[in-house]
Amino acid sequence: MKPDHVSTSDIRSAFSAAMSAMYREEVPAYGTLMELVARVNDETLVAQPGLKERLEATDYLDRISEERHGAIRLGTAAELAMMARVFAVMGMYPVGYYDLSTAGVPVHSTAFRPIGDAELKRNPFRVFTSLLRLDLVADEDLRKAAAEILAKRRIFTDGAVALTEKAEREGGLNKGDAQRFVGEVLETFRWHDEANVDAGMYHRLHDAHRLIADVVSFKGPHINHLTPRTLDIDQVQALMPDYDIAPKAVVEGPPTRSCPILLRQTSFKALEEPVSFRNADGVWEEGSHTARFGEIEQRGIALTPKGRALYDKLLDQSRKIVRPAADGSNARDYEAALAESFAEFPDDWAAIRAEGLGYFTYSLTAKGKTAATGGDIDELINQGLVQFDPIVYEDFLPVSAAGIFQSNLGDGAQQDFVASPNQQRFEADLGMKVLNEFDHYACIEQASIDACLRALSKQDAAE
Ligand code: OOG
Ligand code: NI
Repeated sequence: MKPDHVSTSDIRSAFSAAMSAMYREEVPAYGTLMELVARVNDETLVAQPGLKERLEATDYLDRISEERHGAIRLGTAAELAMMARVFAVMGMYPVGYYDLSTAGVPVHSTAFRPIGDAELKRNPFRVFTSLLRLDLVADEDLRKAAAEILAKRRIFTDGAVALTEKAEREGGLNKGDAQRFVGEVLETFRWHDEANVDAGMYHRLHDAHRLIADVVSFKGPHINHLTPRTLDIDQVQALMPDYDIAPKAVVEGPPTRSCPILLRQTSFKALEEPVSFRNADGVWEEGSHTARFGEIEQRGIALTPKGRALYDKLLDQSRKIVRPAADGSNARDYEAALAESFAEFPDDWAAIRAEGLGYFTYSLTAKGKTAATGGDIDELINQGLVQFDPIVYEDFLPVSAAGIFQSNLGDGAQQDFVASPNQQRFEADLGMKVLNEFDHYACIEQASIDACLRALSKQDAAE
């Protein structure tokens, strides 16, 4: 990094803001949802001063109003590999592997996001990034045709490629280049209403799977949703109809709890949008396509592998009792089954910590700041010298993601593929390994423990 370089976090923040402005213009309902979320977040902070105080103390409060994730679906390995290089310029790296084939969606995915504590607090912008799996398409002719169409398109502008290469060569970008980079990369995410294919091909792709048509038929991987973060998803879900937005039937993820865990998400249905297809005779034919939707999420504590295993078990258990129907007819039963199943998951921070189910950051209490001592972290907590706060979950959940995909693909889109996770293939296409989410939470937790112990021993030496 040279002295005139801007930080990757600054580029990421600028990009996230530019993307939000663009999507707000393209999909006005997203703007409405942002207003609703801002209102509910303000009201929640007023109603829960304790929550506000802890969010402020842990530097989590400022990022919330700017916090969002988006999603794109790519068509080829080359697109994915280049996307990884573009995101790296913004300090975003692939974390986790999500296999959606089990849920009848022919993609596998990762999430690009910042990984360090300081970077996350500055701006945690993430992009859920899927790669189409043509290997799951049974019709060989169609598979070939789709691959040929995809091979021809260029989803990055020349400027985006040149500036990415420059950033790689020089270890960063200066202010002017960073601004140009944001503008150029935004083009990749833009909506194009003129399809790449004729109407006949669009319908063949669509009949194979709606998602295949969405990926193959257009010039680029338009951003398909942007998701603001709320502090009370039940309240947003309840108020959505007042704002003329129809939410999906059930909230994905864990049930309502006093100590939120992982991630809860809900969305509104994809819009039917006018598009045109260029037919063989060069004439444009009007049609429509549904892809873009809105989503909101509430984030809770990141769970350890032990906590995550418990979560997976309890979710599975409740879905064996009631599987949520897309039309919402059994939403109440599903919520009841979920709540009953999750009664087994402790709902207070001390118990979650004591049982090793979640990750926390540790800091000195007011009393701890004047103390001089050493010892183990549990003892220091018992003595009232050290306090702990939940670390926010920054990743995604495969069952929830499948529910979100399904809700905006339409109810008729349910399809069976043979489950075939292929992380190795994904990583080969990506050009690197995906990072393990647990390692990064553990690292942030350990650094906070070390900082407490170091501070206490310094105070010790100062006496
Ligand atoms: C991605 C759906 C998954 C989430 O938040 O879990 C997702 C997509 O529809 O492309 O965004
Ligand atoms: Ni999403």
